[in-house]
Amino acid sequence: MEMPRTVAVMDPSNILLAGVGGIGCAWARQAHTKCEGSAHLVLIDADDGSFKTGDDIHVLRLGHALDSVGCAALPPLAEQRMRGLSTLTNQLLQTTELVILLTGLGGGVGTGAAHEFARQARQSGAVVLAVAGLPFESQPTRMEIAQEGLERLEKTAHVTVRLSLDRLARQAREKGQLWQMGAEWIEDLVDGLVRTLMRMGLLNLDLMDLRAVVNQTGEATLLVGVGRPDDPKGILEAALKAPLAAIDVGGAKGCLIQVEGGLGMTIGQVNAVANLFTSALDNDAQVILGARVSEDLHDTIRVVTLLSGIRPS
Ligand SMILES: Nc1nc2c(ncn2[C@@H]2O[C@H](COP(=O)(O)OP(=O)(O)OP(=O)(O)O)[C@@H](O)[C@H]2O)c(=O)[nH]1
Ligand SMILES: [Mg+2]
Repeated sequence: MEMPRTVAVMDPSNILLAGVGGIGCAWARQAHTKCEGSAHLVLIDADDGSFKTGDDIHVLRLGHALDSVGCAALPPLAEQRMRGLSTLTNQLLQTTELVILLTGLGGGVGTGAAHEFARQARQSGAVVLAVAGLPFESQPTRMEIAQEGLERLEKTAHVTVRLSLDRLARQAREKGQLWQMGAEWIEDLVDGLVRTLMRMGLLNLDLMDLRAVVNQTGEATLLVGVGRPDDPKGILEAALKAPLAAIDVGGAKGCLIQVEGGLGMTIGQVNAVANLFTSALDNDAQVILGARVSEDLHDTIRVVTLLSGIRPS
């Protein structure tokens, strides 16, 4: 376990939340409303309907004035246009240390441009965490298209989390929300990651910790759980209910865990949650723990965990 220490707090322009394609942009716009002022947002699409303006919002338009309706499910076209914007993205990425990339695969823009943007970001030195929505089971053709984009994204990004739209939609339905907007899991994840890196905590995590964990070879994934401070089991159960595609996290070699709670949170509660979340890991797994108090969390603890070095099953 890491000891408390002082780190430089990141500047908002060090964290870039990126939405790629229609769904990716919708998720990113929504998540950004929770962390405005702590992260910049870039919206990348060929469809003007995805864009939004604001102080720390950037727009990368993949296309020309005459074809404002997308890349017509053509990933190679989107990829080529993304590559054509590399001068602009390089400028945008100059101060970026971390990219949180959100996209839905199976269409043109997300499938073709997400991995290319990830490549540009990584080349400029940023850590790239990608969340990729996979098409519904009822969309086999889209699934086939998605597969290629996914493979390339997984090769490029440090971490690629596969999100199942079927599971996402089922959970949204249970809550009476639209699946396109009901991505609370994504909001908690983005907000949790941004807070982890942006603000001082009891035990501070910083980018070096993040790099150490993402540099483990093997697969990686993220867990997010929210619950009552006296119920660590419930928090873990909530985390395991995430709409992620199935992955066995038992053998993870690296783990970065951030525990966040309200003013009354105790070190005992932090340890109980951290111990439970890491109990399934290898004995020699590297565990880095961070914790912070947030006044806006009342009687609630939120845990964001990045697990890496997972052996493919
Ligand atoms: N059933 C259903 N699935 C959708 C819908 N919109 C998006 N999806 C799913 O989300 C994935 C990504 O969609 P978008 O983000 O709209 O695609 P895009 O990247 O903008 O790509 P293009 O618009 O084709 O250039 C698709 O492959 C579908 O699986 C919808 O209205 N209905
Ligand atoms: Mg689109």
